[in-house]
Order: sequence, then structure tokens, then C-alpha cells
Amino acid sequence: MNTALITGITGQDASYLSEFLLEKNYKVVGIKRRTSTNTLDRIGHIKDDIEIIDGDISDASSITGIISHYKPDEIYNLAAQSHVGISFNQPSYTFDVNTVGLINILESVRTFSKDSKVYQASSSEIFGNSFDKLEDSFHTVYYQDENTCFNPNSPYAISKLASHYLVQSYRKGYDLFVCAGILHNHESPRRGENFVTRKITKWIGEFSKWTKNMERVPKTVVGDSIAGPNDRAFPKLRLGNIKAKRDWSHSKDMVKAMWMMLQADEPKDYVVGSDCTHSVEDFLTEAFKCINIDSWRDYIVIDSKFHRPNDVEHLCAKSSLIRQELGWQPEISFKQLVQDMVESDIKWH
Ligand code: NAP
Ligand code: F7E
Repeated sequence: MNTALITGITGQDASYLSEFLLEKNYKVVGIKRRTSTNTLDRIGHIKDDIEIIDGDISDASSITGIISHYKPDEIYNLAAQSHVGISFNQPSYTFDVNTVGLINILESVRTFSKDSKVYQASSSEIFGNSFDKLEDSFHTVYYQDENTCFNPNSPYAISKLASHYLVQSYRKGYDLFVCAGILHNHESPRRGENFVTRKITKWIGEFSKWTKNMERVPKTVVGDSIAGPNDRAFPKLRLGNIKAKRDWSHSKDMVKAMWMMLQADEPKDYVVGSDCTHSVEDFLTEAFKCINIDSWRDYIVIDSKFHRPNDVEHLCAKSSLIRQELGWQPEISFKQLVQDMVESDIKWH
């Protein structure tokens, strides 16, 4: 039985990856950091099938102890301060977790467990606003692939780019099986509530509950709220840059790519995504359609609080390399993803 060690076991991707690896009969060991409240919600249904151990990737002794003890066949480094907006306010912490954390893992592998294969969660954010261009007589497509220049513009992106180069350095320098997946955005009903997609679907879930027994959906505005019957009001959804475009996939599809990269003959870095891009406005259109509202602009407010000092305006993967070389294919469309998230948030509230 193969052993897989997953850092960030309480996160979105780790929950789907754990389900995927358990199906494949792996022994799954997950590292969970110390928190004052319970963070096992996403893996509650499988927690008895996983070995969960306390640890923090920013603490070298903690990671060395774990890796030298388990000598795992595969290590998936998913732990991160993963919020781009927050990284502007917490840059050193972001580096401690996202960059120093990886050094702790790679040093432990190099010293105590040279045969462990390591997957590093890189990010399309490392491209920043850089893209390549494909033109034919009908379309112009702006995309990022393995040859696109890196141009990171947030502390998060810079911490992930430093880690990306660390992967290449340890692979070349020490002949370790280490690879990085440059994953574009991926979401699910388990997505953290302060990322834009989940923020939208969670609001829709709460709004649907509020309007449940009303004859028609209200849209009269009083200040920044929507006025309902009997003087009741519901706050509008507050958002930042809704023109930004992202390549959104389902997390379930992405965790398969992570595993495939560790089954390859050679360690290599790949760009992964759906190869389609949508704006936050498109996401709003699709999500509000699920509750039969076309005029979503009546229900939102643009709030400068959610604007970033620097934002990435356009991300779109060109993931032909992983599709050709490893046979990876996404199965869940953008529309299905949005529906899955809205339905789940309506059920939940
Ligand atoms: P997520 O839901 O935010 O999960 C991050 C996990 O890291 C959580 O379990 C968190 O624990 C844990 N963590 C944070 N600091 C830690 C520390 N010091 N030691 C140990 N664990 C720590 O992120 P995700 O969406 O699943 O993403 C997984 C990885 O892929 C991340 O590295 C992210 O940066 C990267 N990535 C994500 C996307 C995306 O669109 N989702 C795209 C590209 C790359 P708590 O539960 O206690 O907070
Ligand atoms: O923002 C805009 C925001 O925070 C998407 C992480 O998983 O993917 C994720 O990073 C876009 C940005 O994700 C709000 O300005 C508008 O343009 O959902 P997000 P992200 O920054 O793309 C990458 C690939 C990762 O690696 C990261 O770990 O939406 N936006 N209004 C907003 N964003 C948020 N969070 N909240 C708003 O109210």
C-alpha cells in the first residue's frame, strides 16, 4: 500500500485529493495545523479513514519529524496562505508558509526520504498580467502555458514563484522527483468563503432562504440593502473588481492532475486549467440564472474595500502539454461548476 502525505489536509483540494487517493487504496496521512476551533468540516466524512497528525509546515522540526518517520511514497504540498488579497496585508506570514514551508519539506526529503515524490501547488498567479497571444481569422486568444513569462504582482504570487523555482532547483541539484502544477483557479462547494466564487454562491444561498416564502423576489433598494415586506431588508452582495477574468475549473478535476504528475516517468511542471476564461461578471450571470434572476446588477454593490493594490486581469490556461503527455482531461464544465456551488449553498442555508 502506498503512503501519501498531504499538507493542508483541512483545505479544499486536500479533501478531494484524499477521497481520490482512498479510492485508489492509498494510506493517507494528513498534516493539520493547530487551530482553536474545529477545521475538519471538509474531511469530516472521511476522517476515520485518514491518519491526521498535528504539524505546521513553517516549523522545520515539525516537518522533519513527520517526513523522516513516514518516508511517504508521495507528498502533496497543498498547505498555504492561499488568499491573494490577504497576502498584501500579511506578506511575511505568506512567505513563511508558502516559501519557507516548502524549503522545510524539500530539505527533509533531501536528507531523510530521497525516494519520496513531491507535488508542489504552484499557481497561475505567477504569470500576473503576462500572457501569450494566438490569432486566427476568427479569434484572438490570450493564454498562459509553460513558456509564458512569469510576472507576479502580489506577495502571494511572488511567494509561489520563489517556491516554483525551488522545485526546479532541488530537482536539478539533488535529482529528486519534485514537480509543480501551475494550476489555474479551481473551485467547488468546499471553496473557502472569502474567494469570489464562493462568496457569490453563499450570498445566493442566504438570499434564497430570505426570499423563500415571498410571492416575488424583491428588488427595491434602500441604501445598500434590498427592501422586503414588513420593513425587512437584506444587504446587497459587496464585491471588488468584477471585470477580472479567470480560468475556473472544479477542484475534483484538478486533484486528478496532481496525482497524474506524480505517476509520470519523469518529474515535470505543467500548466493545468479548463482553457476557457470567464469574468467575475460572467460568474454572476450564471449563478443568478440558477435562481431565475437576470438583473444581478440590482443586487450587488462595488466596494473599494475588495479592490487589490494590484490585480491580475486575465488568466486563461493553455494546458495542451498535460493533456497530450499525461492524458489529463477536465470533466466538469464552468456551467456545471456554478450550478454545483449554487445548489449546495441553497441546500446548506
Ligand atoms: P485552502 O482551501 O486555502 O487550503 C489551504 C490549507 O493549508 C488549509 O488546510 C490550511 O489550514 C493549511 N495551512 C495554512 N497554513 C498552514 C501551515 N502553516 N501549516 C500547515 N497547514 C497550513 O487552499 P486550496 O484551494 O485547497 O489550495 C491548495 C493549494 O493550491 C494551496 O497551496 C493554494 O495556494 C494552491 N492553489 C490553489 C488554487 C485554487 O484556485 N484553489 C489555484 C492554484 C494554486 P486551515 O484549514 O487551518 O486554514
Ligand atoms: O479572486 C476578484 C479579485 O480571491 C478572483 C486562489 O485560489 O486562484 C485564487 O486566487 C478575482 C480577482 O481568487 C472580489 O480581485 C472581485 O480578480 O477568488 P479570488 P484569486 O485571487 O484568483 C489562484 C490561482 C490561487 O493560486 C489562489 O490561491 O475576483 N474579486 N470581488 C474578488 N475577490 C475576492 N476574493 N472577493 C471579492 O469580493
